[in-house]
Amino acid sequence: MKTAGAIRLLKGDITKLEVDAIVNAANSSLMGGGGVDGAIHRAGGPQILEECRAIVARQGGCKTGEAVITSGGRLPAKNVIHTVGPVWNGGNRNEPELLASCYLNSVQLAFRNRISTIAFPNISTGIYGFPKPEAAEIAVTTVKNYLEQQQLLQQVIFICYDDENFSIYEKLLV
Ligand code: AR6
Repeated sequence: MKTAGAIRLLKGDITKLEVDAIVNAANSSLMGGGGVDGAIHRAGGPQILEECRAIVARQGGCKTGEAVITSGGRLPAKNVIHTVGPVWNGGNRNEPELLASCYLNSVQLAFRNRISTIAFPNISTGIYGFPKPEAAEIAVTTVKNYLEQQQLLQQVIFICYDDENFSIYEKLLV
């Protein structure tokens, strides 16, 4: 565990965290999937999917780079912010900008919901294939810039599930 101002680095399972909001690396259908998305829906129970269905009925899913919020269902976290990372396609299809939007829209949505502690997984670096070092750099830069501009968000946790991401973040956050 490391601290860098309001940023904290953890290794493990995001579904275990008792924070105001955990972020889900979802897909635009918001109907669940594998990876961290599957883990969050399994641990949080049917309430989260029900709220996702209501969002889909209202706005037709969630575009890449955008974010929506539901309750945390049975999770220890109070809320889940679902964001849709870009699929890595070689890097010339706005993937870096879209990934930065995921982090920025998530912290802005947290701010609007008076959330003070939030935890992020390593969005897009699993099934969506975004290179891990570049993704980590974007995540840390975007969140650090945002934290400098506001006072409400007290703690941002980056939680890494795999060793590779954890050592990349460790180096970035020293
Ligand atoms: N806690 C924290 N991080 C986790 C956990 C967990 N329980 N499980 C996996 N990770 P991925 P993506 C890490 O594939 O690349 C889904 O099917 C994992 O090690 O979950 O954005 C969605 O529905 C990796 O570093 O998300 C979408 O279709 C990171 O979470 C698609 O996958 C992200 O990996 C999204 O792909």
